[in-house]
Amino acid sequence: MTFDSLQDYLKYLSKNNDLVLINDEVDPELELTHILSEEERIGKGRSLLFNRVKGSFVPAVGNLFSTKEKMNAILGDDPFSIGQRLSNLVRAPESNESIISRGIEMFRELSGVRPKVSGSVGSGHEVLDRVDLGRYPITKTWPQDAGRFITLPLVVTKDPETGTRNVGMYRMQVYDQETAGMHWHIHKGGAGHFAKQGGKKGTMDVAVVIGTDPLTMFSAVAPVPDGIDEFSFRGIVGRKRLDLVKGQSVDLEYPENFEVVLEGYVDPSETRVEGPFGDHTGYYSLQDEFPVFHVKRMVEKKNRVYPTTIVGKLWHEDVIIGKAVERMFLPLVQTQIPEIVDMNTMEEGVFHNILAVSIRKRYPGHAKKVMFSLWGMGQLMFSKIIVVVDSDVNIHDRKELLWAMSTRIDPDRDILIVPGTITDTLDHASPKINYGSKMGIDATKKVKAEGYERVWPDVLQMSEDVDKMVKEKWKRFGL
Ligand SMILES: [Mn+2]
Repeated sequence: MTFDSLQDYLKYLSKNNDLVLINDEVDPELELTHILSEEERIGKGRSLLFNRVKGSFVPAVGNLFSTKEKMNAILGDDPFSIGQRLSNLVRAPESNESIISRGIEMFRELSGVRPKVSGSVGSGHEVLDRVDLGRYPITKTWPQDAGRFITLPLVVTKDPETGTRNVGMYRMQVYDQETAGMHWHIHKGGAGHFAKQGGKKGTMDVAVVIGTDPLTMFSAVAPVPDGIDEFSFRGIVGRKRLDLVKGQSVDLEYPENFEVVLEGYVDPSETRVEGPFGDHTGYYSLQDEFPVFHVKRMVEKKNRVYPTTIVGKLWHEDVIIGKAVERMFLPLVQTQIPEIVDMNTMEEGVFHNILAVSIRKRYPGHAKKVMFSLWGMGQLMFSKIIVVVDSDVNIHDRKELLWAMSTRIDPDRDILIVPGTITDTLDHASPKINYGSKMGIDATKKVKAEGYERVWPDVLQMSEDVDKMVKEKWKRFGL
């Protein structure tokens, strides 16, 4: 079961005592997101609905993804099981497998999940007479942020050559009533479409959808491979088709269950200074030139709610989202690199700075092979440091990981430094933007062919029968 709309999800939260209504007036500048942050840091991580935001008639809601329980409810299942289901879709049939039952299984997974255009913006929706971004409770989170930023927009574009749709989530700095920044990183789907439009005449249509059912919002963040429609991905994950409507003034379709839609365009010949913006890295991302989004039309649902999130150091809800992504995509990574046992995209490393994987090592140089595979795979290409350990190490236990790193590395032999692409504004340490270096740490046990001539010592481990016996006795001793 997945949710039909943001409002449907809010009803669910309310029933679970996980939605707190705040009727006191709050300021969308600094105050609102800091309240969300404190609820996450020292509270229970409940979702908060702000009914009276200073300067706006539209209520704001936040902490929508703030606990693992909520995330699982949004996904309709635990993310690893969903990942297994997804990887099963791309698996070749086995020799003893009934092709009919496999066919039925594929049919069940894929039928009725393609997004469908069911009409136009209509009943229950209202096209506003005038464009004014100032009517929304758009938040400013950190004191040195350049202004207010839309933080959960679904940015819908079409490839100007193939017509393939992309949906991505990129922050948008509000410049004035009608314009906002379009901060899509150079590697992302929207930026790819924009680059193609650059070679053509005219502007590119963009629809910015704010507030949909939470699974669609998640799908816009998920590292869905380029060329795959996020709305279709959402249908497969949620086992339910997403209904779309045709845009009013743009040649694009967007989810029928929206709260607010901004229809407009970007012009390839125009950029503007964007930022600074307090980012996931724990630093302010620096100012840079980015495309400008012009709003032509605004459409709203009746009783719309504006969703927001706090971006900052990684103990906020982005960790919950990031970990769900990690679990969901692990089985897919394993279809390509089956020797990977587990993967930890560590939040301390802002998810892309430190990646730990455990492998079943079979041959000399195996850890290096895995590093290069990961640096060539989707958004894992951004991994600045990759640590590879043997499968006896629990990589989710920081102590164990550091123990393995410190006891299995000879730095001269096991550290690899290579050049590569990095995430533009999210890496301020590299001397240049978008280009820098990567480090691979091979913390697996070494074999002779890797230049190790000594005897690799055994790891301490109690024998199973003694361990079992002592555990029983220990209980009997009343310890
Ligand atoms: Mn995409």
